[in-house]
Amino acid sequence: MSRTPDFVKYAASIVPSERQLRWQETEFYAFIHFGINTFTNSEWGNGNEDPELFNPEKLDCRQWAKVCQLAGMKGLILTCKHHDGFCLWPSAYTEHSVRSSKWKDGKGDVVAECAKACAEFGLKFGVYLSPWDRHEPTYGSGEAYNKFFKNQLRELLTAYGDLFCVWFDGACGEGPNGKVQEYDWEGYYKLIRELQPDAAISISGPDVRWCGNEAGVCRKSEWSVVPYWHSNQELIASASQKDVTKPPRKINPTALDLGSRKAIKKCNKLIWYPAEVDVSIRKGWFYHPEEDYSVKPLSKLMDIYYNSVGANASFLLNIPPTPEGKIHEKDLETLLSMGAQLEIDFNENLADDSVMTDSQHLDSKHTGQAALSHEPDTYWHSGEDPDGAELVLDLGDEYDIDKIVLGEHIKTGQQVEKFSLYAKINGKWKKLASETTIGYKRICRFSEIRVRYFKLVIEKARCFATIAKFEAY
Ligand code: FUL
Repeated sequence: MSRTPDFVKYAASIVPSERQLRWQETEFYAFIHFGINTFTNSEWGNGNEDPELFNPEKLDCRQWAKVCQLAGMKGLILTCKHHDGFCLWPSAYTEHSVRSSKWKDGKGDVVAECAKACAEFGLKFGVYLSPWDRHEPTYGSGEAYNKFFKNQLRELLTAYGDLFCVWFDGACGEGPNGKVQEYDWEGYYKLIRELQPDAAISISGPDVRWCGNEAGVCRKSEWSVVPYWHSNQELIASASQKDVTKPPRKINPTALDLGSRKAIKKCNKLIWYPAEVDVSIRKGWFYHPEEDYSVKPLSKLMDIYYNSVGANASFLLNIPPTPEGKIHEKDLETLLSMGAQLEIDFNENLADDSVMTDSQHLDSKHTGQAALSHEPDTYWHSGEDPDGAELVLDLGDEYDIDKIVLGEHIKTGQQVEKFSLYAKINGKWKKLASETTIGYKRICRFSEIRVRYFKLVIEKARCFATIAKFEAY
């Protein structure tokens, strides 16, 4: 029996907040980049755009929400204000908004229409509000701008129902007068906690970590327990996009390992900070007609899905509506086929009504069988000395299978560091996968096999191991 080092015990004791758990369950959700840039065919506006230009004559937020729902998404985050400062809602604190536009004679509110459509189609709703504001004259002045920003934030936090997420990016450039603003992050967070306590504050925030690139890849071992300094604002800002033409495409190689024993050993403060993969369905974040024929194909999106949702991260997929105010048919086609593909891929969990035995368990409530339950708090628990613990799944008959979905009971922490998955073929155990982390979800994919028995071996875990999800497709 090896003694678990104290720093490993500490890491194993870090658990998610209730709001982080709810966020994690959202798994796959949409980013909608829509605003004045949609009408100027640009990615970053400079703040001098004429609000009159904003006129989405056929705006159809119901179409957005419906398409997202059919694509298999569970939420939607709208860019209520991007770096150009133009507000998609009639903010009382600036004239630079839909109120000064042609659209609906200045009487429209895109945020309201979008929130309503999300509610209708069962999607959670979230807001993106850029702290960097290239229009607002008080930007760069310190307190005055922070007050202005909090006022706008308050409008969004109070008028549009429950929010599942407030998304802040790390971009912090110069304002209209050449000054850079010092953001009152703590003040912004306090306001969000007060008015929307269930909303996760993402990226430049304490609840959700940016995976580190905009290319749709996360780490092979994505830990949700990482050193505290990864939530440091300056660090996030320095890794963020600095120039409109140069989005951060790759994970910084020095940041490939955030959570292994080696990475956390010397750190005296750890936090639960799970990863989100954000990527656009097109090259740009906003709509550009010249990109109509370079919408990412289904195969690419499915790969990103499996490498994010299937690797302990969430998947935030950006879809940019056209100046008409609708999702373009090219994006629509891919999104609908993605929804259909996900339905096919996860059509029937063949592990339902099966038998799961274990080599060890904590007590009679936490046996292998409990891993098959759909109750979130019914799970297998190895008890002490988890290394080498095994679970064997008997499907009762042979089935054609090419995916096993695993999940830890993350409410009790992220524990598994290394595992292998086997299938019994002609009486012998054949290794199908060997990975490190599981976390909230790990999807193991392999070539289809006809099989009745699977075996999961926990090769290494921190203080104990849990499995709350074990599905076969
Ligand atoms: C970045 C922004 O600069 C991009 O325009 C986009 O909104 C992306 C999601 O975040 O920081």
